[in-house]
Amino acid sequence: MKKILRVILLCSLFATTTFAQQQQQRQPLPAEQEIPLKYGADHLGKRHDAAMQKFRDNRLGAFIHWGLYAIPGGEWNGKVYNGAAEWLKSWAKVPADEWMKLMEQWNPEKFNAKTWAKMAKKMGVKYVKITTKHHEGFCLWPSKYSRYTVAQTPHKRDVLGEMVKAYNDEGIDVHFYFSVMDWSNPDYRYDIKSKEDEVAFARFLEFTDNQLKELATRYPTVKDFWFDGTWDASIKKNGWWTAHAERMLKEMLPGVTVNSRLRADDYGKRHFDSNGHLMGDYESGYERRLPHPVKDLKVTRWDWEAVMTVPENQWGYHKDWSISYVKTPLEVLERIVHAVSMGGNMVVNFGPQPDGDFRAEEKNLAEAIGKWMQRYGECIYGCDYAGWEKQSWGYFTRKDKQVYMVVFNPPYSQKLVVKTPKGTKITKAELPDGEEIGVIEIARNEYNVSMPRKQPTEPFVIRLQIEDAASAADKYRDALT
Ligand code: FHN
Repeated sequence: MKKILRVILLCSLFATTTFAQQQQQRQPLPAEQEIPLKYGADHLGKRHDAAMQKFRDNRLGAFIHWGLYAIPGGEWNGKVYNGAAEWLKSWAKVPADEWMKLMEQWNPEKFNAKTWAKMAKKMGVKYVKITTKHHEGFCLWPSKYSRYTVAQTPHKRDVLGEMVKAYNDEGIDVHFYFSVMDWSNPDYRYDIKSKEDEVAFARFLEFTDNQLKELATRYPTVKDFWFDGTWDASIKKNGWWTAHAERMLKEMLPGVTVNSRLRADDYGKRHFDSNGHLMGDYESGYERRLPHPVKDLKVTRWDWEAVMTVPENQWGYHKDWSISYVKTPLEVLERIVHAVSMGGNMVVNFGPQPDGDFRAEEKNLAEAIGKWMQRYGECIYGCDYAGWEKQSWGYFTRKDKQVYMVVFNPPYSQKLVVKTPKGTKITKAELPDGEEIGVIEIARNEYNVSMPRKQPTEPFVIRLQIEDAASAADKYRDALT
């Protein structure tokens, strides 16, 4: 019994230490304790150039996971696998050459990049992240460095090029998802344990460099590289390469942004270097979750982006969505608003069908989000963390002298409580269409904002005009306690 207790105690001690260490990792070390790093963060703090500002202002993005995995859609040899459809090769233990035979069936007859771009535009997304190559290794562009590309399929077309053009024509930025881990390449290694591994992996990194240069050259309007499949020991042992890849892309494409997930430092530390500084331009560890507002969110210290699925964990097309919970458009919308209220971007995933069309649920979702964004998008685009005390009716976002209340849970009292930071006054409250809303100051830095006259039937937005009231006379008196 005593032994069991000791084990439990040791385990919990270990868990606390790990958590404490993790927290510490997010806190930069005091300057005098920093250790010299060759491959640590290449800049400290947020980037403030125009390209980064655009990334930040966009706020709402869509993810496209499209590859050979869309063809089996989660089913192999009659068995449906519940895991993520884009990992089916791994779940069903399909050898690479057999998997790549799916290329013979790649013929998405309904694919029309212009229709996709119009759908994204209508949804109100400002950027689209496209899987140029997922873990399986199939390239959506005719890469001259691989045998496994769209060019070697019956369809033949450079679907990536068509998408880049169509999205850009609609004024939508394109970001490239790129998986470094590549199951189709015999030189890929999960770890480096021998000279032979070292040599093979060096070849692999050269191949990866070539593909990255090829993407940057063929599609120079790309605004961001979002790396994935970078968690293996082989990559952690080659932190120099991750720093090199980031630099190489930034030299080729001035302004381009790169996610933190690519990076490992001299000691194999990922995302945040051994001195606690974010590597890359924004934190990209928030997958199917949002950052914790207190623990993770020194938010305003760095940029971040979260990515989300609509079912529980399906990125690529899976033919059966009944195997997990599917979020409603309202739930998706709330996550978008929540992310922006904490100073981040949100990317909603779509997994197109093998025929090049989208499933009905995704079309409906895009439409519902789009309708809301059309009416209330001003509380999303270009907005940031407001720094006001969170209230249970919803979220605050902010742009200059305007603070937006995004109301998801109106209270029975019909009074929306707002507490302003010291020295900030609300001068006006209105709906996006200009209809004025009652607002009464009920205590120092505390207001009651009325509900709109017409009872809303969806989450709604109230725009507050604010003023720094530092110079205004203060009618309140502090309690003598
Ligand atoms: O393994 C992938 C997964 O299939 C998907 O692409 C997501 C998207 O963020 N990233 C990886 C898991 O972290």
